[in-house]
Amino acid sequence: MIILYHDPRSYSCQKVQVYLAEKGIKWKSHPIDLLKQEHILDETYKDIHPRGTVPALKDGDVIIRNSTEIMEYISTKYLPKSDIFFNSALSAAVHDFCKQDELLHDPHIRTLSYHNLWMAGIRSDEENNRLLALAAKHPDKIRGAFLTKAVSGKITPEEINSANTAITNALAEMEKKLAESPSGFIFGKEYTMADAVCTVRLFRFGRLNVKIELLRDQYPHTAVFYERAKQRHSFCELQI
Ligand SMILES: N[C@@H](CCC(=O)N[C@@H](CS)C(=O)NCC(=O)O)C(=O)O
Repeated sequence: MIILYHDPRSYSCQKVQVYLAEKGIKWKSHPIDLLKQEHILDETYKDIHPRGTVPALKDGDVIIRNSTEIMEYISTKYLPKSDIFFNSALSAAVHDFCKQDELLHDPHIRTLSYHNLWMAGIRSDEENNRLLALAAKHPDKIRGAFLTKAVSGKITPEEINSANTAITNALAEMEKKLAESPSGFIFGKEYTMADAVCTVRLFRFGRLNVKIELLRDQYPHTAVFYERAKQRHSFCELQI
């Protein structure tokens, strides 16, 4: 059975989890607790993902890393009847959208998530020092530097402004696409990886205090999309 290395709180993992649930693919969970820094401390995870991020998927001898590639692997291997196989323009549009979402996540969603959620609580000096020591050990130096910055409270107002602007632009783009889509899905006639991405995106925006429910007048199609997404079993099952 497929094994997913994941932290259920992680944005990139949630996209994959929603997609797997939506498509009814069975999988086994291998939890990696990011707040306990297991992605850095767990020696066995280094073989699965040398850069020390989640998600990663293991299917027999095959290991796939990165949310978009994982969802594409699942589509190719397990969903051969999907529309995306018969329509290369659709498949390219879905792929580009998911890749763009990775760029929205890193740096913007990640900046706001660390600032508003993960690093917002008061920590003892001991805990701060522990986190800084782990950041120095991060296999991905850029990520280690980001963690150091977040732990030290050095995310700048400019970075926060630019993240908020990116979120506003993403909402405007989603609204435009959904307004043009008669199916109610973001692309084409059936649920694709891009719908999983939009669902998780809107969920995280809500946690970052950009609640689409309160922005209904500005983004009516997006608000309806999210209302429907929340009622789907993929969202309810995961309780994200
Ligand atoms: N582009 C990657 C991003 C993966 C990623 O940033 N994962 C985060 C959780 S959402 C992570 O592992 N963070 C740990 C760290 O940066 O130390 C993807 O889409 O899978």
